[in-house]
Amino acid sequence: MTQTVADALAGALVAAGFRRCFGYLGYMVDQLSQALPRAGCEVVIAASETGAGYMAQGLALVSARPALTFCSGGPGLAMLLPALQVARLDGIPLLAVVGQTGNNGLPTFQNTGPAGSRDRELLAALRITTLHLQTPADLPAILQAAWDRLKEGAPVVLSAPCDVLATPWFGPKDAAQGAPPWSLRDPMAAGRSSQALPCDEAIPGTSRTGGYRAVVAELLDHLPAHTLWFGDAGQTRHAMGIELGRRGVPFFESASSGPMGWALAAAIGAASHDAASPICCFTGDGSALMLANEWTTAVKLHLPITYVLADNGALGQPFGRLRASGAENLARLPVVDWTALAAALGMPARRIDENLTLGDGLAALPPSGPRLLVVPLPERDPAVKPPYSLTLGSPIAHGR
Ligand SMILES: Cc1ncc(C[n+]2csc(CCOP(=O)(O)OP(=O)(O)O)c2C)c(N)n1
Repeated sequence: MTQTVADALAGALVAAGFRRCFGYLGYMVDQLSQALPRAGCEVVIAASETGAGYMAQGLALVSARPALTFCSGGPGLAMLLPALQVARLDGIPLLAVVGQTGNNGLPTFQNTGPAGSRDRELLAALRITTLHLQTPADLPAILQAAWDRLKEGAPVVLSAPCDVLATPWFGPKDAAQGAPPWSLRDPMAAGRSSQALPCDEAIPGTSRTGGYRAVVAELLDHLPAHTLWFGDAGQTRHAMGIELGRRGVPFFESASSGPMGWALAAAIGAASHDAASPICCFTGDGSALMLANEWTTAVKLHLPITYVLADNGALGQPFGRLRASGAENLARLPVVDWTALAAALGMPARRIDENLTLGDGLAALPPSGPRLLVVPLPERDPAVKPPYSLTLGSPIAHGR
């Protein structure tokens, strides 16, 4: 079979250590999505480009290595933008290969050039380093530039015209010359917080009636000591920051960007790194409404993730802020039967009503594979007080 530029790129990525990636399909990236598994890179197709990008970030954080995502340009890149923003702001080395309209101008549908979605202008405006593969001969130099930028903990987009990807490759067998052993600037620091937080009052006991923080305290009692913790946007990560921080237990969060649903998906990438490391992700119902579709990916990969969903029927902090003017109904969420939704997506779930403890709920769920505890909590928990943490590994902290 004739080697294509896509094969050379895939081979170079595998040679540089990218053995698993999270991506999404689309015409302009077809060549690469077929070449990656041929070259020995496991391809996980997520439920969306956003989810795939966050998953790659979770993997990058726990492996302390750059991670790979791919998608088609146009609407695919538009869906990846949240992940690129997180990567830039939180300092996560994410390599995104984005298929583009060919140099021959085809396809005209979803054109990514000046007549269409203007992908490269968009990325330039966002200050995301974008390396464009204008011709096959550019590949070795582009890869070298990508490694250099990734080593700095920054995201890189490799913009690849689909006709170039399909071109036969006549270059060197190993296009990844100069590929790392990676030595990242500050392994594990980006995205990982372990602050003792300025919220010193103890909560009354560790019963769940103590609110969000008590949930975290109770989870610590029941989950293995080597659990890796992920906190989502809102009161969940703030509660983790307080309760894990005061015990010196590090946890992962998107500290600078903080998009809702990030942790739900990042936990999936993290769990894929090491099946022996259990993950606990504490997420809100608003956050889960954004990315619950990615539970299908956790189920597909049978990953050891305990999701704990704070079911407060509200966007907690906006709810608290809007209450002063009587507009808090804007922040109420629709009633969702979360255990039924999880079951529909293939994930076992238990709701922890008054008569149950988190321990009872965990004992009733399978010990392996993803599972969900749904915990009713107050709309706005007064014992959770942000702002609470300094940002580790942020572009601001590192002067970038
Ligand atoms: C994509 C995105 N949109 C909006 C926000 C602003 N925001 C931060 S937390 C939050 C509410 C989160 O609600 P939920 O996930 O239900 O968590 P909880 O109510 O438990 O705090 C909002 C709207 C955000 N961080 N990310």
